Amino acid sequence: MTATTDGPGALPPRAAEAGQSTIAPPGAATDTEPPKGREAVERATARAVEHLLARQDPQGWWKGDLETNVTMDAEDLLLRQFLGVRDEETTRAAARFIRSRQRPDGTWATFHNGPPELSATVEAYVALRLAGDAPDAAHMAAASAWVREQGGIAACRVFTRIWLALFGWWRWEDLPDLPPEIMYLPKRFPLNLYDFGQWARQTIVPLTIVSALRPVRPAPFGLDELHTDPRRPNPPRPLAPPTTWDGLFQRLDKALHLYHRFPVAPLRRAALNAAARWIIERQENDGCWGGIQPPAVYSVIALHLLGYDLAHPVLRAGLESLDRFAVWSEGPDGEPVRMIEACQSPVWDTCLATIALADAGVPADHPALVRAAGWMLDEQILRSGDWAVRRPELPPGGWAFEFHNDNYPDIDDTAEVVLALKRVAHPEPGRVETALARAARWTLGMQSRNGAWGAFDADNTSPFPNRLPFCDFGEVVDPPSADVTAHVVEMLAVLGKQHDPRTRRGIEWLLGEQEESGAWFGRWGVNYVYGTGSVLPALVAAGIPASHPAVRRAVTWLREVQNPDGGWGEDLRSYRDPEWIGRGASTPSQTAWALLALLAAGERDSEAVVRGVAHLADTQAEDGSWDEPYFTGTGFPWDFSINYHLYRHVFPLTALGRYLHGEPFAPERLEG
Ligand code: R01
Repeated sequence: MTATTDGPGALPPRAAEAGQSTIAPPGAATDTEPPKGREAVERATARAVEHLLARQDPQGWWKGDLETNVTMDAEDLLLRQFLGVRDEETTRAAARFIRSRQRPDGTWATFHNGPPELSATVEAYVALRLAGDAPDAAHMAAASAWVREQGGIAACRVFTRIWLALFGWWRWEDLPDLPPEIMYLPKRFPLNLYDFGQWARQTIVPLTIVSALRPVRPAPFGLDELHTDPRRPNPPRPLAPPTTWDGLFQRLDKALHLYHRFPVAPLRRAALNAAARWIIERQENDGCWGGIQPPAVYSVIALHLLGYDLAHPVLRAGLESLDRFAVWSEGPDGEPVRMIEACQSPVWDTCLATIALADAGVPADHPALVRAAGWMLDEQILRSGDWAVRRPELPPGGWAFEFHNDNYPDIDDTAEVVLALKRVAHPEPGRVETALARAARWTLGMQSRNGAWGAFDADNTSPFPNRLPFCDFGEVVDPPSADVTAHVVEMLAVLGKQHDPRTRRGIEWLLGEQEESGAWFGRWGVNYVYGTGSVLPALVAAGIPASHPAVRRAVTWLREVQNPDGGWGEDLRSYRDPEWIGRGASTPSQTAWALLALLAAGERDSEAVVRGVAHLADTQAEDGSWDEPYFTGTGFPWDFSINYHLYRHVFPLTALGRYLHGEPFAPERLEG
């Protein structure tokens, strides 16, 4: 990985440093705001409501595009090439998208304005070569020159080198091993499958099949231009001392390579079959796996290698599900452009949109909200899933993030769906009550030992998976986080359980997680602004007074990091470089998160809030929404970032609505 501060743009000044604290807020109000300011905010809110209502699907859900990076598009093309099903139309449309994301220096980043990223650049380059771009074309030569400067293919992440190995561009022996026998590790044993977060688990199981079989389907061209020295594509790397964790795991990997050459044949065969069964049992009704793209890609390859042909119902459905991750649009010259989503976010978008509309003053019995609630009620998952491995006695009752993911409901979606359902007057209150009771029971049952909540599992905190040489990318465990825990605490408070000892443990954990600065880390959103924007509303809803020192420290931090333009922004570099914490160009969603925290803390009439609200009103687009090129969502801190295309809209609307109408869950409102 390259230095983290070398992307375009230097550190922006903080508001305090820019001397903006002396500038009067728009409308120059102190005690009472001028009616003109309020009118402008009301107009902006009304326009945003209209915009959001117009985007609801007739079935009741909302869904914005979920934009990540070009490795999705490159891997999709490589998959089609590997299976022999790549067609020209798809290839051309995907290549147009990949080219549209290349920067003038020839590189690709994994988020808007981010630093160049080696693995993404290699994958994008290879995909464009599949599409027929010549290696000596200017845009290609610039990319390959940069790749060589960075150490070439040898310096890429494991996933990238696996993709290249499938085509003979890299040697399988020069990759870390992960054998299918991992299927047999008992559930209490270190490195067993259920020690991995669900996204990694579903990706790893098919990859154990692929890396046991080591297939090579020779490519139509070579990639010598991506090596620093094509005669020595894999320069030796130094071993860490055996007394360190890294050294220990490197030696474990050597042992696994030895085992690969002399496996116990019946055990290997049985393990491959067990892995295939595990995969097939988890295929969703629509043919995908866990609602996310990577497991579907690797599962299709793995099953195909085990002899399933592409017409087999499992593979046919799998391939069809992959087509549904594609978003087609029109390029500047009217040509079709195809982007691959890592997953789809309808449940998450729908609960956030429902909350936003309710905050904006849309009546609780409005048909749009009733339709949304009806759709969400139908989506509740009433069967068991992988979460039951750690909680075998717990009855189901959660929601997943996607359309099709019954095996992996998550605690974040469950909490926010409950918060949304509480805002709607649904014509069948009994049905709602049953759903809420199930959700509360499931969520409470998923509390981790430390009193907090992870996204998909309880107590998914093993230190070992991230140590495997195989796992050099992203997060592979799912420990409790402040943002998810905050959403749960807010949900429990709204359900009247603010005094439940389990809620109190969650609150205590949150208070202990506050950083010196006064902020909370954001695991699933960028970054401390998201964490703090999640925690303060939850603490206040649970009865922590706005005068509590933890709340005051957070308010002070938010004031300090407000931008001169009245907004808030925090760059993804904050995950790598403390200099960037709380700093970055203002964005609508991050401005809204800061405002939600300040409003919860009783700062409605403060200069910071007035200026933040004015920033949102001033930057609204003609169509009632906002522009947000910056990525403010987190898949894995730093390694995998998400631009949720609805965030720019739902969070500003919630903030404006709460500014106008007050806090939905102020303690005095909750007593009723
Ligand atoms: C991926 C990958 O593509 C991917 C896609 C989606 C997620 C995780 C959690 C949630 C739910 C939604 C989506 N909430 C907790 C989020 C709320 C804001 C994760 C990963 C990439 C690489 C690998 C995701 Br390896 C595996 C999967």
